[in-house]
Amino acid sequence: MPADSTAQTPTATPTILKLGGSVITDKDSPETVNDAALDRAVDAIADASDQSGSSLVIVHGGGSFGHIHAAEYGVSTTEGSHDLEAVTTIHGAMKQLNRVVVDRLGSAGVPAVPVHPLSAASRDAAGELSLSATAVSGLLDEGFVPVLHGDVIAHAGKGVSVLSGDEVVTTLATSLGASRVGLCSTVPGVLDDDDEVIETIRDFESVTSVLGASESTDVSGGMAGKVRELLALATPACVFGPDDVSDFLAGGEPGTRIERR
Ligand code: IP8
Repeated sequence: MPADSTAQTPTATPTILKLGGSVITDKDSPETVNDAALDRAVDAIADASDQSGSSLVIVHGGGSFGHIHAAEYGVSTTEGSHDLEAVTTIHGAMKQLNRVVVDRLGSAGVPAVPVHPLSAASRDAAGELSLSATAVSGLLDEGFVPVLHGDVIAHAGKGVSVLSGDEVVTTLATSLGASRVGLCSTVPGVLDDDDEVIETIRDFESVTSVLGASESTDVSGGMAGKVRELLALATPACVFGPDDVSDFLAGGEPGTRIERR
């Protein structure tokens, strides 16, 4: 076989888009997809993937599929469990949501494939996360759109703990050298005390007073957790609402821009 027939085009630096669990599920009603919101996001992604040839990774959160069960079993990003039922229930619910997202994307013509972090990630005793990007980058090279999600993963000495979708986003953004990072939330950006969108955030201290706790069950830290994760990135990130998915995928910077100093 001639050498160049196996040559691969190196992965273009991908865009990473997270669909918040509160956006695509009814977060206060157990295991319920918000069909209208998911369909809108899927349409925006399908339109964008028709127009741009650039590679895309999608990550989604847990919403009423992950957080409610994680809270039931007392599992969070720091608290673990050795209970097999906790693993199968939380991971099972997240796989179920992932399947809905992947199937909808597939039906809209997006070559979406599932990637489950439980099989590719772990935390050490210090809580340090290791997430292999091998499958994701291989799938990107072959023209697929990997769809990952928040999950439970092995945590040294603690059984399993929660891996948030935000951690998946930031870890992959670094390991894949993502060119763009966007988080679609229920609100149009990070809001200040007057509910106005904060245009840019460069450090955590300046916004701690306005980053309240999430109103629904959220075992991974709500908006404060997101901002903290995104400030750790080399790539600037945007937090925006469901109306702005198309704008973000078209190259815009809607909502709040988060970039470290
Ligand atoms: O909604 C959490 O992911 P997130 C996933 O991105 C689970 O925080 C299993 C609760």
